[in-house]
Amino acid sequence: MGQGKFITLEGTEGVGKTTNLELIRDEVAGAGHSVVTTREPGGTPLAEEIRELLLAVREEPVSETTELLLMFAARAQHVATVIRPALEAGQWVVCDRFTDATYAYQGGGRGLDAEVIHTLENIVQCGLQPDLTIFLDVSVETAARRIAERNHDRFEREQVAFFERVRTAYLERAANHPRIRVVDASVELDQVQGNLRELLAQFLSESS
Ligand code: T5A
Repeated sequence: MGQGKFITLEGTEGVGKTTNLELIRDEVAGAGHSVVTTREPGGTPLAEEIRELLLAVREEPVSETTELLLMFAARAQHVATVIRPALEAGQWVVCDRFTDATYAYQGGGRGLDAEVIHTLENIVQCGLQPDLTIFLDVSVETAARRIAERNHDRFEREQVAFFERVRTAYLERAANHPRIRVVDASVELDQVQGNLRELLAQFLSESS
């Protein structure tokens, strides 16, 4: 059995990743592949505990480096125990966020050095990269309106300027990495999902 494919879903807060993850899973499964859906930070019991630490609103300021290392600690566990074994068993993995989020949030948002992120990426992933990344793009104002009603976690409490830097970092990465496909997610959900189906049909036919 061949290696499975690795698809990641990215975007700023509230762009519709969770809403669209199911559709991506169904399209891939419909093409006859066994699919694992997962998320970051998280995806294993230990990594989900690290997620809780990362998202909790707390009085103690969290240093940027602590945040970065916790992201990669969760990712190391997730890659070793879920993502790599699934891919090696021929399953497809669809993951809500992965390392592009680290470049966007900890790099673009927090201003950490991309070289440091790159070093940790090499240690944790040993060359593993997504085969396809879908970046759902929505203006920061529109995305904020979509999640205005919910209780905000530590990241969601950041200022608009932070999310503008995150979005810019994502778009810059997309311009430099052909595996990252930008999908306009500001339009009606039906239209977003039609565009996602088209993109996935093309990827599935290229992968067969
Ligand atoms: N993080 C993560 C880092 O800083 N570094 C890293 O390396 C990683 C991996 C948690 C946080 O961790 C940070 C980034 C995050 O702040 P998360 O749980 O993925 O990551 O966080 P969120 O982006 O906050 O995930 P959400 O579930 O909140 O947002 P989604 O999934 O993008 O949005 P979703 O699907 O819940 O949709 C939001 C609302 O919009 C509606 C939906 O119905 C829902 O109500 N909606 C639409 N409305 C109108 N038109 C459309 N087209 C719509 N699509 C969805």
